[in-house]
Amino acid sequence: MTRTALITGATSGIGRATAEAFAALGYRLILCGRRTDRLTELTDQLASQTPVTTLTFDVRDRQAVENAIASLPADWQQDGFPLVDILVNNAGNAHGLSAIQDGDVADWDQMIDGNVQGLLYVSKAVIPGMVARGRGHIVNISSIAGKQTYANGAVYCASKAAVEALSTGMRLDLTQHGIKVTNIAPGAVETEFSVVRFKGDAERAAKVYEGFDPLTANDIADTIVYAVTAPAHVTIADLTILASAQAAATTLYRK
Ligand code: NDP
Ligand code: 8X3
Repeated sequence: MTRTALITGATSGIGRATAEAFAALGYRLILCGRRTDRLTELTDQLASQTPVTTLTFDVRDRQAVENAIASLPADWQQDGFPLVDILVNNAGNAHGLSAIQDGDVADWDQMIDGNVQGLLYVSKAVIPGMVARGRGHIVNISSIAGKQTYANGAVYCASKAAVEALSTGMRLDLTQHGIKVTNIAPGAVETEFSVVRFKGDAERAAKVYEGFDPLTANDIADTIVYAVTAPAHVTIADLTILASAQAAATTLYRK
């Protein structure tokens, strides 16, 4: 049976690489993000491989999330629910890197509202259909930052620790309904992540990945594929993936 996957944050980095990997598997794709032009471009790239539909919304906007998912075309719905077999809760970012006493409250809002509330809003729109069908798979993208808090990153780390807790809680509540939950915790992946964290300062962002081979978005997409293609009786519950030069969140051996 062809599976349908909804991926948030599909316009860049890990989400985009996952969309490409899922297209190669023939999964039907619901691609989400705020940048419509990028969603259109990705659809043009993948549409010859698999059916693709897109939803433009900001995960922080609860009403927009609900409206967008409710607006899915009829062949992407079943019995009044969105037809989603695999939900990849990937949308998120860090905003700023500063000590808690110097933190910008607007940055904190972006991280808590996007990385935590947004994940919840999307999950709330998708999970009831999975429960009704008695099957599904949720992949939450947390981070090594959710397991190891580092200096100047308290709020980002807290948002990812929340994702970890939500993955565990979802698994406790949803296993009985035939729904698998996988938590993926990447280390340093070179995407637009640091450009966003440093508010467009590409030079500062590039320095984050200097002197070692960082993970690529494709490396993380590969682990997501591993989790969602595991046999029915296997749940990949929690995976941490680090760059080989990375011993811990902020312990990196640069050449
Ligand atoms: P990118 O910046 O390349 O991609 C982030 C994606 O999230 C974009 O597609 C963006 O889409 C989307 N997004 C961000 N905020 C919102 C929002 N408010 N509403 C809707 N979509 C949003 O970074 P990555 O690919 O690296 O990040 C993906 C996930 O991986 C994040 O959750 C991040 O925390 C996590 N992660 C990243 C690591 C890294 O080192 N790169 C390591 C560990 C975890 P758009 O702007 O179009 O809305
Ligand atoms: C992104 C990885 O270590 O920059 O979550 O927080 S890190």
